[in-house]
Amino acid sequence: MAAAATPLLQRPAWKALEAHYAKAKDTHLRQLFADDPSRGQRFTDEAVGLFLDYSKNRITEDTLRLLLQLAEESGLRQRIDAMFRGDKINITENRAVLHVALRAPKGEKIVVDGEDVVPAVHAVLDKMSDFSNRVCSGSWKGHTGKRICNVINIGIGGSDLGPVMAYEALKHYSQRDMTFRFVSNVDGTDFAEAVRDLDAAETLFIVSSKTFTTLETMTNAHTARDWSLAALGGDEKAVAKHFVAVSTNTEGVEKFGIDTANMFEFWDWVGGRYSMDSAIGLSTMLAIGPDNFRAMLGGFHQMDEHFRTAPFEKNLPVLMGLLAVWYSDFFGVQTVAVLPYEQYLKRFPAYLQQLTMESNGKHVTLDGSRVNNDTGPIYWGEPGTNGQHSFYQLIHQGTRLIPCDFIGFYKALNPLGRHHDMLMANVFAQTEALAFGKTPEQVKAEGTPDWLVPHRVFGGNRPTNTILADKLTPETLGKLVALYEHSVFTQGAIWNIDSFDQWGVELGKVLAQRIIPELESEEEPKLAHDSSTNNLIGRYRQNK
Ligand code: G6Q
Repeated sequence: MAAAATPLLQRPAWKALEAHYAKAKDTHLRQLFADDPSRGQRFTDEAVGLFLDYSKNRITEDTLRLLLQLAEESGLRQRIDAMFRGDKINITENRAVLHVALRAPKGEKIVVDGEDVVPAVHAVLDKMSDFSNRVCSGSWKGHTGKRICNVINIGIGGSDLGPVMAYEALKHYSQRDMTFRFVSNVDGTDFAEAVRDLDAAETLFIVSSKTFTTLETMTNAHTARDWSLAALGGDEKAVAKHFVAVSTNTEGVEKFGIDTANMFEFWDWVGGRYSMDSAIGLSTMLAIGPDNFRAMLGGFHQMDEHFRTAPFEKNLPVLMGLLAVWYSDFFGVQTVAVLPYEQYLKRFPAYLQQLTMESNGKHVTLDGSRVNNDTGPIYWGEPGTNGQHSFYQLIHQGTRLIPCDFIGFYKALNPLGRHHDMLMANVFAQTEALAFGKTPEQVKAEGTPDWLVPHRVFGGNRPTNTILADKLTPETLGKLVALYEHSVFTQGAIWNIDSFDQWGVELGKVLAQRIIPELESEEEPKLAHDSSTNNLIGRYRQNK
């Protein structure tokens, strides 16, 4: 596997960027735009129907040249090729990283361990399509002969966040006479609220779990089984009509009592947070139909091809990834806000939190040595314009630098009077205000009393990307998600980290398994934790 030979801080481009940063760090966007009136056209890129304006970033031609050089010196090209070739680039789990195979068209060839995986991908897609058609047409019936009107996906993390986000994002295209819900939390409230107004005879559960061992998912799946059987007269045969599974673990699925004919398979080369277009997307397909699902995959594939083939200076995910590195490692930026001006994308920032932070929240490089630079920033966000009436204050006038991605569409899915122009005016106004701010002179000229002037000054120089597309369709969603996936990949390649493992979520899981019996036991357990944990457990036991 191609790893960058030279440690990051010793690469010539990195050193050159350090010197460049020292000179350029205080340059104001006002100055950059004044010096170069064509900047707003030049620092833009358009590919596969997505337009990126990155001119309101604190960069010059030199910055860009050095960042692109850093990409070359970091072996990004070789890393991209290795991923698409099916090399085991997730080195700590010895796995290929092939979410790109999930959206490869029929006839493409991607080989893992001597086997072309593309035919198997399409076989599962066909099986999903057939199942979706049967459920949505009503030919798949529940145990009592009623048609299925409610679908509940049970899963967590990568087996939940993608399906939830995609369902919300594509609700406009969904079958409106069906109800879709998502249960993830082991907190019983999640399940109780999801089923409280539903008839079990009309409800189908999709148990989505790559491993089929995850505590939360298995607990919720067993509760769902009990709930269904209690309402359906206790006949075990009902399980086959009301439960299907999405998993890599056939044995676990069988043991749960789900007929493996109703199991939709995926593979260990699909990471959880990269799995929304595998069978984990079954709820998405049920909601929007197979054709729309395939259109979404088509969007992903277009962005994959762009990422794989476009020169870095014209490559959207590469440019976005390099900008993220520039801010994280040189400006010391801690967080990035993603602000979709599209209500249907309300869960997009939550989805990106897992994609970005589970991938690049790493403290060692591929060879296990401690990184000497910051890695993945914290991603967060809310749809516009709501955020403007809350946390934007800090972005505009706080002491921290928070680069933002604004996402907007030329066309509304629900055109209502002047709404869309007003919405988009806010996108352009916010990025303008963040970049250029308002000087004390401008504030004074408005007749503001002297004492109030500092409070009303906007420093500006706050960087933003603006991403525009025609309208939110399944295909566009695929492109957008793939854009961020590959931007994350780019960052990970520069940092030389494993963006595809997630060891950091293990310890808490193991400790919880140890504590569960201590909370449940009738007898007073012998506690051997630290004094705080012992005390908290004791207090809970006394008061529960
Ligand atoms: C994602 C992670 C994690 C995973 C969940 C659910 O990359 O691996 O979020 O998706 O822990 O795992 P299962 O699908 O195995 O239940």
